[in-house]
Amino acid sequence: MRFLVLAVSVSAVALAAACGSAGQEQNPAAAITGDPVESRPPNGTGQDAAFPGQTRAPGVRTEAALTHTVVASGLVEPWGLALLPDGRWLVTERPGRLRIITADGVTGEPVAGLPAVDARGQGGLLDVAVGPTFAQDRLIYWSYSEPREGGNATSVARGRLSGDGARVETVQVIFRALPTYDGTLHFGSSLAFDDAGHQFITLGERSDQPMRPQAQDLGSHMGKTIRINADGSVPRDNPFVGREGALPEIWSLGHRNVQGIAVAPNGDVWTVEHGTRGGDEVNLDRAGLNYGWPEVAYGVEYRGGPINQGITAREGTEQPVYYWDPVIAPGGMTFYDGAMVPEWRGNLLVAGLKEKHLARLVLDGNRVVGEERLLTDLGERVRDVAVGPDGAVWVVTDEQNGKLVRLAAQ
Ligand SMILES: [Ca+2]
Ligand SMILES: [Ca+2]
Repeated sequence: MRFLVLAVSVSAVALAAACGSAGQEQNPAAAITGDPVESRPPNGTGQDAAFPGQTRAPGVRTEAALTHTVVASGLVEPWGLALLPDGRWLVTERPGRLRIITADGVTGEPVAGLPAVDARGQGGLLDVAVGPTFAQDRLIYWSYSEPREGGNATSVARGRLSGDGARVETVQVIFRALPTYDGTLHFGSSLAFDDAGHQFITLGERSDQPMRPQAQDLGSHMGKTIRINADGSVPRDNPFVGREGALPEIWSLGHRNVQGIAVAPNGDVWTVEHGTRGGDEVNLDRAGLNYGWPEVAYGVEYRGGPINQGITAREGTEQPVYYWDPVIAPGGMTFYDGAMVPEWRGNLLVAGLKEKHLARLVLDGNRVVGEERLLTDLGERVRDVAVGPDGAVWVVTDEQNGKLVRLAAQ
């Protein structure tokens, strides 16, 4: 029944977007304004979108009156946000702490028992997810930059959250990205489960020039989306299982630094990645496909200059569904499926760090047909986003005095 409602909602928006309908109160598409939310010139001069709407989609405006509440503050660079079944939030702080925060802002002491993290640069305690069988086993999962002999890399661990929430027990590392590298950048990493219990892990390519080509190397986890079972074993139907020289955990390749993932109601996997200066991407992240980096990219190098002669398309590589130039620096992402703001159902919500907002993308199937910037009045780097039980949207902000914020209809 929910799928039917979702489909009707999305197609109504898409239809009205396509014909410029100006329907009134009952029609959410009335809020499409036409002008894109981005008006600055792009960095990737001379580059064209591969199809209409791949960037700078028409601006949209939420009809419902919205208000935000700072529920908790004083968090140090919170990174990951996940809802526990009892309505409390798991929040990571990048320096290495995991806390439980109640819906009215009571912030617990750090949960004990997590392994050490390498918190230099972009590293530390990163995403957190509640396991698919939490009701039976109380297992939670987290990603982190793991200090290792010779450097560090992204790992994922799981552990049983004690009944009082004070500690994690029986901690196991279920995935270790390889190779280990001595650096402080592009660890990824976001976590999501699909309905069948597969775990997806997004990774970066470690940024430095010598590491970049590994995004195309199936013998390395760098620059890949990973798919494993909840216990860390490899699903037999992964796309590269049995291929000589390929790591079997790989789901897709050619990514730069992916920090957001969301599984759609139909099971499709969507990821959002930090791109070049002018090349942040939303991808429909499919098994076995190549998303191009570092051979194909929108935008330019951060230090200036083209990337691989500035080519934006090549046979055998996938186009992003959407890209931002200039970039927003995307953090976490979620589909909205809540009851509170019906006009958002089926939309993607993407945390924006650099541009300090929450991006709302209206989808028509696999295309973006509208974009809005939410939470612009908060003025903070938005790191992760999730939907609460009542349909309010919750975010954490990446600041030294980071906040847990609730965005709701008035
Ligand atoms: Ca997350
Ligand atoms: Ca790409």
